[in-house]
Amino acid sequence: MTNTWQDIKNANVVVVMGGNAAEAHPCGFKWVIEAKIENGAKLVVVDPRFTRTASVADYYAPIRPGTDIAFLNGVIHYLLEHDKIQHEYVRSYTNASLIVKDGFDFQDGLFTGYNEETRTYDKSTWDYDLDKDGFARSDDTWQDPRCVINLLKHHVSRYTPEMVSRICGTPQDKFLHVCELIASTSTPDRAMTSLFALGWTQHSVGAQNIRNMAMVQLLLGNIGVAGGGMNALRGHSNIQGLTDVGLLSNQMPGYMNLPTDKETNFDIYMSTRQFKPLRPGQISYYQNTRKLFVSFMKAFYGDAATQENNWAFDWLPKLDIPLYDIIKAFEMMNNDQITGYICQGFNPLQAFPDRGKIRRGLSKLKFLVTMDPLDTETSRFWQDFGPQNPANSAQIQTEVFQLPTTCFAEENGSLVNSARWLQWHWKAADAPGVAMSDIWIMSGIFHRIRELYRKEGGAFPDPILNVTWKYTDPISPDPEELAKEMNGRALADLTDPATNTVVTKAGTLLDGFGQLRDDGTTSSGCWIFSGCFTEKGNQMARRDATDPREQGIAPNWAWAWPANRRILYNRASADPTGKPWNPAKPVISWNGTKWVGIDVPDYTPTLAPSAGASPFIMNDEGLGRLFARKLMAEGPFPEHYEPLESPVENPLHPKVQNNPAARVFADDRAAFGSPKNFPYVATTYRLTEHFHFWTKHALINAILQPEEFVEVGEVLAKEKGIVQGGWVKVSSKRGEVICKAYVTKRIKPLIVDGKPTHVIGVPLHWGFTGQARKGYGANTLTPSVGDANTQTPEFKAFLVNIEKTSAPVAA
Ligand SMILES: Nc1nc2c(c(=O)[nH]1)N[C@H]1C(S)=C(S)[C@@H](COP(=O)(O)OP(=O)(O)OC[C@H]3O[C@@H](n4cnc5c(=O)[nH]c(N)nc54)[C@H](O)[C@@H]3O)O[C@H]1N2
Ligand SMILES: Nc1nc2c(c(=O)[nH]1)N[C@H]1C(S)=C(S)[C@@H](COP(=O)(O)OP(=O)(O)OC[C@H]3O[C@@H](n4cnc5c(=O)[nH]c(N)nc54)[C@H](O)[C@@H]3O)O[C@H]1N2
Ligand SMILES: [Mo]
Repeated sequence: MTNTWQDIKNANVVVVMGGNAAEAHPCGFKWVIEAKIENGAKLVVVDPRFTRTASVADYYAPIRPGTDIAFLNGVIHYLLEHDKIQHEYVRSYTNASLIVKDGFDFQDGLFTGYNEETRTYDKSTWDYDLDKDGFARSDDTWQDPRCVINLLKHHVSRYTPEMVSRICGTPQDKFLHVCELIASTSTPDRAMTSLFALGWTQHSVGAQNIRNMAMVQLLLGNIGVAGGGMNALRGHSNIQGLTDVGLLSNQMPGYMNLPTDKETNFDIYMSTRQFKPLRPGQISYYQNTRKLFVSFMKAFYGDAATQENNWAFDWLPKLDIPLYDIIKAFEMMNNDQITGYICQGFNPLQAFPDRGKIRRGLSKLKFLVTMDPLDTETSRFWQDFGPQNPANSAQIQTEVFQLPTTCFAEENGSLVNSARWLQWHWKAADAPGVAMSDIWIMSGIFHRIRELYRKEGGAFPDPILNVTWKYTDPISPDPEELAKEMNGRALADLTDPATNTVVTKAGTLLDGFGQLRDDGTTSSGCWIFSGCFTEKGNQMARRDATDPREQGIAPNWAWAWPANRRILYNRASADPTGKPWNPAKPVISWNGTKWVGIDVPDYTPTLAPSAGASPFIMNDEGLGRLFARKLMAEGPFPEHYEPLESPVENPLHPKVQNNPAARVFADDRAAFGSPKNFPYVATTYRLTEHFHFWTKHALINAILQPEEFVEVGEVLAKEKGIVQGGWVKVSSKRGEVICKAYVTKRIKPLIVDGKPTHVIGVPLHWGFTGQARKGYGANTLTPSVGDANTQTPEFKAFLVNIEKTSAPVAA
């Protein structure tokens, strides 16, 4: 989230599109109700199904799964046509005026630079026209046809209300009413918040869905302000923490990227990361990258990371491909390229697409280790559970080790919530049986591997042998000690270069990442967490709810990264002179000498507005990006591409049907179905009564939602003779699920490209372990396709068929 849960109450319009917050985030959803009651906010829901969120909305519009870009580009078209943008914000704070390089173009569904063989783009033309000093040229009068705003206008001109309706199936009047509600927040005194989750991310165009709404929010002046922002409602209680500490194959803590195999030395690695400002007088925060990186390496390798060995740069793994995501890992297993798998807190047999392919991959492993408090489907993948898991046990040689772990309630630690708050929690009970903490298990594996390297040498022992491990209890490091390591400390006396006096003594815990240095005198295991555990104590354990302006900012409740800032980009909540756009809900303002307000400024605290630096200091141009320079895999503007399995030809450019850069492996193409055999669109989702695949182990949840079902609209049910509670067979090119039908008014057919299109809803929670009745799970049906930027699977839009069937014998 750019903002916080509490801040939602400040919104005038709440758009829930790409998620179902009332069902999946029922506690946080109270702030939406607060916005409605206390602030007269209008709640707008755009979802293929009339959801629990829709049931309390002021306005609901249906949409075909996988078509949000057509909708949102249509919104941008509407805002520009009706002149409903916040002009001063757009001119001062976005890249609308910057001029794009000659050579950049978009033709018939492709941007300049596409290579069909590699399915990637050469992005060299996706850039600004730079002058001789390396600054981006601009035209504040917006006359130049190549300035971003004009290219954007041209790009979205195809997304007329007729075209939106033809692609999305949303009736034109409903689309236009949503546009009006959104446009009502283009004035400085009104804000809209965007709440989204997997309805947007789980698509082959997932990242562009989110960018598209971020562009809408920039045009409306809704980023950085109270009640505004892009608010990703995250999943597991600590999934925000997972990405923060870099648990993705291409990342290090604090969103630093691992080097690639082309970055053969430290200088090359640094040269592409310390972004030079693209406009005169601009601040570009990533010029500090060296300090963040060196401090991280000091936390990791301690005394072994020195100036002489480039802070141990050579010991970092170098990526030979963009990343080893999970879809890729299972592809490699299927191709005998991965033979061992450690599966910690993860149940891929239920959670990842094309379950048949997942099972085949696991069957090829030599060994599988699961670390989990529960007995999961993944650890039982080899066992024959009938049609729900038709494994041929005798043929499977994989050796499986189940290591039972504790869970969060059985240990101290911190969880990072969607609002980036690190909240400390305390152990509530001892773990049952022989369960051990994840830290104890991983620490044990580490010590044993290091011992093997010590004894036997091996190909490249240095990266393992040199890791620092100075914990009081090296067998089971204490969570507080680990938190302090993340926070960072001074490794030597730190002096102020101006006065040459010692300002921070060696050994002191740092107050924040502003103190980090690039000469090896500081350490921090995760720079964005620096400040969470200081000499004043554990900031994450704070529980003071005082909210000075009653505006949803309680600065002494827990601790938010970065720097305890609650609203990201909050410099943009004030106009170019430093006065709040909306004086009724100020966040920060310039008092003549410094930035003051209810939040920690997202800006240099004493830099006057007259200095002319723009608010978005994490971007090298300092501006919010309507045109994403070189960043995204499939283009600097979002474009509508059909899901890999879709019922229609792409009405905009049939020759480029799907996202040309999506993660698709050649051998999976044979597993894609066509609308001829699989005429219905399916989407998968959650129910409040279950949490993924664990709560089916708890009797009370299993009683609340005992068995697998699919949702079918009344019209289709009638057509197919399907009755309420009757048995159906849902099939895709990859497999079939036999379960009960829930016939509902909440899913209506949509007219897409002139034809009625039916959507089938598939809740995801069932499997073959636990207390609930046995089920197949939604991923028996889903295709192995990933988003072009994040590789998140396309769980939300694929093709199926449905037929009524008789009760299975064993049911
Ligand atoms: N009770 C409960 N709560 C949970 C979880 C749980 O398992 N149980 N899981 C947690 C996790 S890990 C996560 S990531 C979050 C997920 O939170 P959500 O994303 O809110 O959860 P989903 O149920 O996947 O909801 C997706 C919604 O998107 C809609 N949708 C599908 N396709 C499209 C589309 O193309 N466009 C649009 N606009 N909408 C679409 C679906 O109809 C559905 O209503 O929930 C978290 N909260
Ligand atoms: N079709 C379809 N598939 C989906 C989705 C969808 O919307 N549609 N959603 C996707 C999403 S967003 C997610 S997040 C995934 C979820 O997929 P998973 O994360 O694989 O699902 P969970 O059941 O949450 O599994 C987590 C496991 O962690 C264990 N666990 C809990 N606490 C601890 C602990 O402290 N330590 C250890 N070691 N283990 C612990 C639990 O017992 C559980 O078995 O599913 C994805 N799959
Ligand atoms: Mo999730």
